[in-house]
Amino acid sequence: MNLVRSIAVSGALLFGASALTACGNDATGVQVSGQWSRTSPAMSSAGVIYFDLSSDEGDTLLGATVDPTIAGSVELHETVLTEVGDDEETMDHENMDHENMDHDGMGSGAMSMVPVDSIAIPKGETISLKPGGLHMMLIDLAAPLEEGQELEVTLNFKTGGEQVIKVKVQDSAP
Ligand SMILES: [Cu+2]
Repeated sequence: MNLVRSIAVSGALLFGASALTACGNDATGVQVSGQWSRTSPAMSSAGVIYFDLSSDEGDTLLGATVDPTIAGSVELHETVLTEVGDDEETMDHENMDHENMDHDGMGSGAMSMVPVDSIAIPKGETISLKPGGLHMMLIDLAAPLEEGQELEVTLNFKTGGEQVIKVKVQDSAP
């Protein structure tokens, strides 16, 4: 009788443990991978974060927050190629230095950044935030981002809710 009971109990414990593990790894149903942030130049007040997003069910990244000891706010941006002469409304971003480095001499246009409200993650697709495309920016940095630093960033998804990720600061892409 005791043996049967202990088997039943350990079975319940095992089940509980595996359910918890599944929850902890993937509470929002969104997988975030390859996250990194670039060291920020001393004179820059902005930082940038890149990562890959995927979701089995599909979701939307609405934004993110960081502790005020890291930065004042977080914005979603997209780097776009604009035609020369069409730069009046897009060139007013004061913190473009990090993205300008990715200008590969593409045609006669200029790279500039525009804020985006959200980033859709279609079911089964991987959306990459990367240099020259979609990216996340830290606005009003409290201090320059330094190599080896680890940032805690809370991502906010439309369906999945909040997910905290840890982001390593590096001099160049991993
Ligand atoms: Cu940007």
